Amino acid sequence: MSAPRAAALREAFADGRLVRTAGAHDGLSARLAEEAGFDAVWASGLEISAANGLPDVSLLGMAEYLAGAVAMQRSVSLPVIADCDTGFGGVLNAAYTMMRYEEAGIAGICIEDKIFPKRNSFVNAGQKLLAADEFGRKLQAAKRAQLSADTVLIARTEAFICGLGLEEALSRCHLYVDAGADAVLVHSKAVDSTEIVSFMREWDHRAPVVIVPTTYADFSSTQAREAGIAMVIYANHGMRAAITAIRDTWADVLAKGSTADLEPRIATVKDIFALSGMDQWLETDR
Ligand code: SPV
Ligand code: MG
Repeated sequence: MSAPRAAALREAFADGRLVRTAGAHDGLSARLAEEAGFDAVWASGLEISAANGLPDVSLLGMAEYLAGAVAMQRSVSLPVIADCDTGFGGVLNAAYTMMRYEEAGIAGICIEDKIFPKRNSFVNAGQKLLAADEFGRKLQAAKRAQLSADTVLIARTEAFICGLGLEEALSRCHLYVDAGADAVLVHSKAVDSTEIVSFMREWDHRAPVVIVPTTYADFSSTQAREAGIAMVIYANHGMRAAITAIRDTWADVLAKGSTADLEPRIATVKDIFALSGMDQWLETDR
């Protein structure tokens, strides 16, 4: 089942089309991304953790992240790219992650070169990078476990996140492509795009490059295209927007003592029905 969506992702990479990807944590948030016109959905570890009331520090297990990705997969027809953290453990876990996500029809999985348990990249302390050759073994194991030629394995380097420079980021990404990665995600928490742009200059299009422009928010999709980037992931903006909207809403209800003022400003119950496929399900029961 994974092949058509994974093939679409590979086709976009081959054609040099920028894949604009929205972070999500469940079926509804994935559906809103599809409705908005995004090209793919990122099953975000940060969002899935936060949606469970937990920080993104490897507390949930693979089965829980997988269930989140499957809910998104069922809700949209876009390719889902799953944030699989470190591959949830060592070399064997990376292989098992590929098996389970691919079996569920997920188009792409992304694993990162940090030591399990990991912390979210924006936590300032305790970022620990795995030796590059050890991470290469995880990628090789995941590749060996892969059944469909179309499934996309993205290798993510946290070299910049851990304060290492361009040379380390480049040499790691070359090693990861040699180990079988189909694309690389180069993460940066810099306030501007300098690290990413300098990486792109030296990388020479060896494999598609994925970025997560959270801290360097003014880096536009046009600039990403010009730099030769293959995929941009807006990893957490949907959830952040929802948090702000829900906070404002509840404050308003308590302040005003009724929901009357809110009604014109919030989605209707009919909208919830539409987004959750009420009519189609009732049709099934006809
Ligand atoms: C996520 O969305 O969980 C990511 C991106 O991995 S980041 O939060 O920037 O690490
Ligand atoms: Mg993550």
